[in-house]
Amino acid sequence: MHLGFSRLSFVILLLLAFCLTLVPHPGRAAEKRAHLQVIVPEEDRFTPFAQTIHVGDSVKWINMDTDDHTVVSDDFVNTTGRFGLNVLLKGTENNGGKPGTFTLKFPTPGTFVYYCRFHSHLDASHQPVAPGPDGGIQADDGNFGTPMMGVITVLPEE
Ligand SMILES: [Cu+2]
Repeated sequence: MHLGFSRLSFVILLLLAFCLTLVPHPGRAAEKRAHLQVIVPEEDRFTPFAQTIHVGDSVKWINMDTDDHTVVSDDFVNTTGRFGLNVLLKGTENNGGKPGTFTLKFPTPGTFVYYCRFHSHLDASHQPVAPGPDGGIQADDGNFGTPMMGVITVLPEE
């Protein structure tokens, strides 16, 4: 996984996202926001891992990595009504140098758990397979990693 987008671009994007969270939200009930989910370049992970939003808000996934990734809903535990999702997010290498994006609106409260089917699937013994030295979830230093996944909590209208 070499770097298509410079690390500086990524840092600038994160700073912009952070600044947007500092903007006050008067009349919050009428105003719907878009929240960012960024796939970190050179690392197979979504960030932030967990995010809390409100009904009517949207989440935009941005794949800053060179590789393709996916957003797949974990329908066994989802309670937001957003089922059956299986979206390919092209990496910059397969998308003319641009990050692949996907936006999803959440009209009902609940919990939305999702993963990338390329980087957190189950093996033949139904054990999670995630990035790691041996294709498993334990790193060289013994640390157990996290499969490529995330969770969005959708709160009711304020
Ligand atoms: Cu992935």
